[in-house]
Amino acid sequence: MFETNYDDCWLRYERVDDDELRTSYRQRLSHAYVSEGAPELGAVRAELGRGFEGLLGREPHLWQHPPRSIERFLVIGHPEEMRPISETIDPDEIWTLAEDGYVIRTVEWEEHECTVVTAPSDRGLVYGTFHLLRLLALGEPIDDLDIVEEPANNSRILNHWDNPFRRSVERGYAGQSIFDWERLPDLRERYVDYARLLASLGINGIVPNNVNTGIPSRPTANDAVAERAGWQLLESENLEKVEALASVFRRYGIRTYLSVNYAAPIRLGGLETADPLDPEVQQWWQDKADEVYDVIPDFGGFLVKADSEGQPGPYDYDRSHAEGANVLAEALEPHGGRVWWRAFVYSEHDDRAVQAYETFEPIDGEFHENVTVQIKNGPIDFQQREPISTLFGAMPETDLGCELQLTGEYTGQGVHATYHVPMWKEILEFDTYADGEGTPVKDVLADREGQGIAGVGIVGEDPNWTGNYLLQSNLYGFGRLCWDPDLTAEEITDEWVRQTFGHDETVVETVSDMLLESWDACIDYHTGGLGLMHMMYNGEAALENHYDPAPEEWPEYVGATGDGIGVDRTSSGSGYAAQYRAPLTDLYDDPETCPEELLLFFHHLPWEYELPDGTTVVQRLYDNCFDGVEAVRELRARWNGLEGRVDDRRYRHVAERFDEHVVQAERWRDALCAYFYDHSTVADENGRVPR
Ligand code: GCV
Repeated sequence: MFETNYDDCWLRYERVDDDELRTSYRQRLSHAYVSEGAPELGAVRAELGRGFEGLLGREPHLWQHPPRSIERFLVIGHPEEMRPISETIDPDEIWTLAEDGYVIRTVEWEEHECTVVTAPSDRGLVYGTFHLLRLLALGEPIDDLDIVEEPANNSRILNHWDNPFRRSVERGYAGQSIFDWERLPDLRERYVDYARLLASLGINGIVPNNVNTGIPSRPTANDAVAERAGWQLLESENLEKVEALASVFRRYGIRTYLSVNYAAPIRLGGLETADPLDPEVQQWWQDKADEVYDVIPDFGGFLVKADSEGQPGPYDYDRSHAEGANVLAEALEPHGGRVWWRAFVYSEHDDRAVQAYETFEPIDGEFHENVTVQIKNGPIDFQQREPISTLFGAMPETDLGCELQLTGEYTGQGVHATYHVPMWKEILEFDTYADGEGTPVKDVLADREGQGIAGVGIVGEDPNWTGNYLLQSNLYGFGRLCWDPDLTAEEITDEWVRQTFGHDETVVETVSDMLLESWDACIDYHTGGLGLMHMMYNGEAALENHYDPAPEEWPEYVGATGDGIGVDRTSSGSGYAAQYRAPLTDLYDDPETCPEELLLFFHHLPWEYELPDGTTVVQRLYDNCFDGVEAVRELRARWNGLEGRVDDRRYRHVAERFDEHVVQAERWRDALCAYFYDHSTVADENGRVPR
């Protein structure tokens, strides 16, 4: 099977060049006693072979029993199977870990010193193995290990917005979809490598098809919309294809889910209705679930976008979202499946920000226990910066999932090197006050089994997977944060850069700083940095680019008038601020206490309203737009300074991206500043904005 040469991302496994470390690694790991049996153990052995070959220059010698003649060796398996584990580690310690957890420990067994990787599940052994390989790639000592890991979030899922059969990707900027449904069940090497990348981060679920599963009821002439054919995957003849894909991911501990169309009973089943209270509809979903599990026994469940942007849903039958979700949940329940039901709804409301809460908060507690309500991080739509959705603090009786976007729909697409990890940290650390002070989003999510984090995928057929080599960091950072939201952005970044570009300290420091500063720059040139958003070009057709600036297209989002700018979302305005728990409502309601970076999201203020340092609103908008462009120029200069330190292929690719990034940042700055000037007629103090 022919595959183009594509990048290894952070699994490069470059030779350890420190002699002392390499010697120690070889002494301890060259001989490996690895359990056999489960498919996941095959993945473990294959990864050890690949990893050690690269890192240490030789594959491990694999044993089927403890190698008595060898002083130090590696042991991977479950406690009950292997004496070097059961005789050195209390099995209760392992069996009481979370299912995906693992232990890596240096132990003395008889006259041997063993490096043990053990776990309660086969999946945990996969994660533990990748962790050990990461230690080597990072150059960490392994002489005295005692690592106990459990994921904070039970579900760590990637949502692909890939359109089956057509291979387009909605909001994808890295080429065609990697999933070739025409040829499935034939498999591609690339599926295996993608599964390896995900498993190395602890991702345990994948939805390979777009949440837009069908052409909306009011179709447009846009080709990309006409390509949404994901509803077809539930057809009986396609389930074999889904199972083929699932079989690859299963070896790496990843369960496969599908996005389904709410009108499937009509489209696929020939029924006249998809009304969730209709017994025939209920029976149809049950039969379909039985059929799916016959073919894919570990199937994860359904992801649903309902009553949103033209997709069908329970509102078509005057039913609530809970009634809508529960019929699917009941069908999946006997098989251990789960419904991920998106809260991304908006329609006629004057202020879209208030709608998800108004729809879902009143039905808290009405969802079946195997339903997770999946909430985008902010109330609008993956903007450069948004306040955190009010729903995270409002549904204590419902399993909640947080939806983050890895792909850069509004953050420069595959071109701008905008690193999302600092934004995600802000989201996960945000205190919802759901259970009094000190209830950050990360704790709300980690609280219950049916919860977790879902990310909108970023990869495509491009050799570099993500459209820009530097954007691989968003996939890496997403996975690491899902596993452990307490990691700092700095820790994650350092890990990624070292594994991706090696240990040259100049490269590590430069690339890390660039990534960590990129989000602030992105906010400044795309928004002016005071909480404005949604100022992109859209156009007539539904899937226009969202890349170029067009603030004039969105008066209701920007609120620019002759006397001021911003949208009044206070308790006396659209009421969005009132959806938060105390004391957040008061904080946002008052422009004096509202954080400056969200000021114009919550308030409509005079152009010359004075900020605490005496600068006016309009002047700050101008300044931030100009600062944003300067910051991007600075990022480009720093990258250019790495010529010769980073291999030529990656160096040139990223350098070209930065050239376009600068041009695009200038375009945004100029369009926004002209717009601010046209509405305010207030001149820039520094004379940079044409009058
Ligand atoms: C998958 C935004 C995007 C759409 C996306 C939608 C969603 O509106 O522009 O492309 O559709 O969000 O999250 O459902």
